[in-house]
Amino acid sequence: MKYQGIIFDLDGVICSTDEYHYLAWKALADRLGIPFDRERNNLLRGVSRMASLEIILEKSNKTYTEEEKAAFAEEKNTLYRQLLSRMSPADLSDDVRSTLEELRKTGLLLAIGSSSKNTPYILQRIGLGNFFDAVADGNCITHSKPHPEVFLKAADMIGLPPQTCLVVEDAHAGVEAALAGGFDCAAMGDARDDERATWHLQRFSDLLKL
Ligand code: B16
Ligand code: MG
Repeated sequence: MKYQGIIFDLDGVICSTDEYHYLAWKALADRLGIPFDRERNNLLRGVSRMASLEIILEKSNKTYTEEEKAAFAEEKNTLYRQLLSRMSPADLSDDVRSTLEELRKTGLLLAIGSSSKNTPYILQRIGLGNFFDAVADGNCITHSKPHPEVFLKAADMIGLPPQTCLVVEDAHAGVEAALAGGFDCAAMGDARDDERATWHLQRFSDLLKL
């Protein structure tokens, strides 16, 4: 592999918390009578919590105050964290677990670059709380993807320039963020066919073939 470090997105790459985001937003949207489905949910991948809420409210015929919006985001996050609390190391797929172990043996530096403020909790739930060399997440950035800040922060934390790191993403906003930061990008899941990506992964373990 020509890279010295890999920066992984979390939701949709390391674990399937994207489904829990959908269920929690869907419950809120249903309560507010706003149409929302899995296709629209794809627009929220990699996007911050408040920006996600704004996308959902685009389909509402009501306008809400900032206080109401903050309460909606809190309501969604409470439900989302209830779903996260059921996660355990068994929720890490064998494909991801064995690939991370193989990558660890190669001496590559491994980091997380996630928009999520729940990143530390998720990593702890799935047993990866101490695995990564650096974790950059929604708690340490002011601009969410597609801005490159979270990936630049992760690269800085592992002491590598962007040109030597690969970003792994499942969101179009994340692919855009990686390229804007000067990183190569391996796209998978929802973003797998994104033509801007450097690599296209069928599965996480395809990383070992690069
Ligand atoms: P939170 P990622 C992103 O994580 C999710 O893809 C996105 O759907 C979510 O809105 C965002 O985190 C913020 O999450 O509400 O937990 O702070 O894909 O960048 O790992
Ligand atoms: Mg993601």
